[in-house]
Amino acid sequence: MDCTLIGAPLQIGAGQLGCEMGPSALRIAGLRSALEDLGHRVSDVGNLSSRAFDEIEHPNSAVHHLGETVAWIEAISASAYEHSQHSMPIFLGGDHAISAGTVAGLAKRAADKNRPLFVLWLDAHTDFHTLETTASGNLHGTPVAYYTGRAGFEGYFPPLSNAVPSENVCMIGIRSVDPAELKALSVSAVTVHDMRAIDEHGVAVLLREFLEKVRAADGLLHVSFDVDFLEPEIAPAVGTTVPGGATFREAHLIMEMLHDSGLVSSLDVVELNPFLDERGKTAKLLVDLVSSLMGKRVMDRPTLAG
Ligand code: 6HN
Ligand code: MN
Ligand code: MN
Ligand code: MN
Repeated sequence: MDCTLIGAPLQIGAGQLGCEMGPSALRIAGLRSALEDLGHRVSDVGNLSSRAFDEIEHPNSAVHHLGETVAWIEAISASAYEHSQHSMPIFLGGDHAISAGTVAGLAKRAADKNRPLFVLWLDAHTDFHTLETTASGNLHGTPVAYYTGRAGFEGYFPPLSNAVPSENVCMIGIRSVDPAELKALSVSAVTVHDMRAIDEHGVAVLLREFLEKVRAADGLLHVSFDVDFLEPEIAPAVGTTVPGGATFREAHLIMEMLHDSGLVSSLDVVELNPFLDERGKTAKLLVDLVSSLMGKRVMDRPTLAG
């Protein structure tokens, strides 16, 4: 497979600084050589930068760094569109606001290819705030609302050429939802599997159901991996840790099943804050998880995918 590594060192979408160093930490932890060892052709296009920007005020005074975020979303979206034509783009975040750009660009590409885009959102949070409902004003809490075309971004975020239908979005790992998000999700078609659903059914059942839906629709699948999806003890390098996350084995099983499905066409690895890491432990775990998604396995086994 041809993969393109794209650094998106955005950090002001989060409440704590440090995600700017995420792409460097993933590179230093050996992401490129890990993928090359699996037989992939990897090109690293370096880090994106944003155009010059003016700050923008919003009636919700909690919202901060809006102008800067918008400039980054434009740059990231253009890059996602470009690099998804002939390769599998892997976006190295950066906070989760980068996904407003990655998914917007990928949705435009999917429309060109006449394929529906699906998104697997692996996160402790639903990131379903609009500019009006966010109480923290941290814009990493908004990308899903934006790329599914919810009202509340007009005149601020870039107009979407193609929204992702909310029924094409599946979230796994959820354990922190704000009241305004819960209210909006209750009338949306987004599939939300919280940690209790994992406890009751196991990740394999939940994921297989979604993968079957993607396959039946001949869809493209984007995976957005927020570090806080993981249990904080194994992945401390994130500013928004929530106890009770996915275990080492649950996360690896998801990656292995995603690989076996053959459906994944793009990936975000977001919210890694190396300033909070313990001797590179989280960055190394992420490289290992991406390797599993890209075909690393212990034993050969017949593929379970249809
Ligand atoms: N993330 N719902 C909280 C907020 O501030 O809006 C947390 C957002 C976390 C964002 O997971 O990328
Ligand atoms: Mn997130
Ligand atoms: Mn999160
Ligand atoms: Mn919030």
